[in-house]
Amino acid sequence: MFINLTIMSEHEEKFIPYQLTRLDEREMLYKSRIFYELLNSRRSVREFSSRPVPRDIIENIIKTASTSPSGAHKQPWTFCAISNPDTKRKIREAAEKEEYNNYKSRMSDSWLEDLKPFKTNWQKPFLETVPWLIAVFSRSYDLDDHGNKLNNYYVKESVGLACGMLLAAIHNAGLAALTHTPSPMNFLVKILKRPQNERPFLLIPVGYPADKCMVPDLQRKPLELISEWYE
Ligand code: IYR
Repeated sequence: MFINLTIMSEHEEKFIPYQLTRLDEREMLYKSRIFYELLNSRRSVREFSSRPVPRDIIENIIKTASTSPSGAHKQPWTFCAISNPDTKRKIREAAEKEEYNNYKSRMSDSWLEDLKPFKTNWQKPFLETVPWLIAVFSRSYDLDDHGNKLNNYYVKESVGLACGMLLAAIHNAGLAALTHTPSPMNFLVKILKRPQNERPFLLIPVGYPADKCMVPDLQRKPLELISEWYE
């Protein structure tokens, strides 16, 4: 029997030319420094303004996050964008219930000690104040049209990378965010009625910082402490 091995299977991706715009080294140095300075000015924020943020901006931010690389290009993430006041209230109430138990009994003394500089507690009013919450879910597997399980790979790494890009996009748009992890986060699955294959990954309030927003005076580790060079 004749089998034509050159026929592409229906799932196989075609290759297309990739043309990256060439920069000269001066431009590279300048752009890399400007981008570093932009991201170095990002801070996690816990005091937000209630000023609305147009949905189009949040859409662009989510599209940027989804440009992230992922295991076998499975894009194993769902970004739930929530502005509905009722849903935000339910999320705040459920998060505070968990956080109350965390701060009162589940967190170790050393953990509470490590958090002192951030002046956090179980109360999370910002979950209702902010115009948008982005609840990020990882998809441990996907389902085809017949309900068969399809594998995803390196799911945590992939979703972590996408969240990094999400935070950079938020900051680039002139907005502030917090990487919030009320723990456990299963209440998000219930409140947002997520399917069985999705796990909550991060809850990210997004908005303008409050007028008199303060952040802890933290320093970032210098290059010498975060890198080793093998030239
Ligand atoms: N999830 C809690 C506690 C908390 C834990 C860490 I690690 C932080 O960097 C910050 C807070 C809370 O959000 O308060």
